[in-house]
Amino acid sequence: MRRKWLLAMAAGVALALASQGAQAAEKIKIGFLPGVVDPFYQVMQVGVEKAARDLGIDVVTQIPPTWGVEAQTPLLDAMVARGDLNYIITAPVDKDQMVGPLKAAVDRGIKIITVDTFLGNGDYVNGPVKFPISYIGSDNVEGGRIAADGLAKAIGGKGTVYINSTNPNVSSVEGRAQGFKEEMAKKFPDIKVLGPDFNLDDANRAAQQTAAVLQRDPDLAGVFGTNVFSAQGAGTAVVNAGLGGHVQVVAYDATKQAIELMDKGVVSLVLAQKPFDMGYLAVMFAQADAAGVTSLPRRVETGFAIIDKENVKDPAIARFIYQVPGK
Ligand code: T6T
Repeated sequence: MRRKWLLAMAAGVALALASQGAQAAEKIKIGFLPGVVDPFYQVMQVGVEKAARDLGIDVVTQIPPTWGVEAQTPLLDAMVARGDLNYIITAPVDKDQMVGPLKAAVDRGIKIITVDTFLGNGDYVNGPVKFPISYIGSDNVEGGRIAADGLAKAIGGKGTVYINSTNPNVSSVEGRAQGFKEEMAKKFPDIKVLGPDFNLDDANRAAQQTAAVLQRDPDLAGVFGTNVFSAQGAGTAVVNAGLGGHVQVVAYDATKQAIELMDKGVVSLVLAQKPFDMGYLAVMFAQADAAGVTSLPRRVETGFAIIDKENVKDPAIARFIYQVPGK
């Protein structure tokens, strides 16, 4: 009798251990590798860390200090070399040049989710690059169209406007400039578009470039800054030239500084992306994939909040202004 009981207990413990084993096998570890240190990705990191806490997942974060393949690739390679990551959530800084390094990660058994920016043409079902599980981010071409409509309205439908952007071959800002130009060409024949100039994600360079355009073209009516640093530099140049309110700025990315410039009448429209959602959802997707979910969407559009003077105090809108921890 006693032997039977002992045997039954041993079987029970073995079962418990086996199920613990199954749980341990499902526990994943994620690498988070955004584009650069900036308020947009800092908020995305908040989303990643919140989801990781909620789901009990370990995340290793590496943030490149500057924008570029040379800065992002060694961090990626180091993440792969650790050998303990199952997923990497990343914003590729070049839609073509990061394909090889990320494919090398896949070959080592790591699954990739891209956030904010995409590889190839972003169509992971039919496009040239198919290996990422999903692409979670804004519809940047649509964002460019919204920026064009906003700037056209702010300048009364005519005049010359200028695009200041970061780097070529970056899916996000490239899409924004494309949408902006297409919308202007389609709807506003009396608006001439200059640029983009590329500031290499440096606000000082963006300010110098915008100042040079303001000098060359004293009738400039508006500027579209395609991201945090472009808009920041454009705004600074307009303020320094004493042209706040005369030259309208549309800012992609809802930093506190962009909102302050809107309060001063320099910026007329701010497009807030949803970086928290991008980070949170990406971690959830990794967990779901690891659990065997096979119907995850390959593309998730996270949408915008469009902020202007009229709605900026509305809490339902103001919550999308990028809140960087500790700032
Ligand atoms: O605008 C964001 C991001 O969407 C873009 O890909 C790169 O620049 C930012 O990070 C803002 O600085």
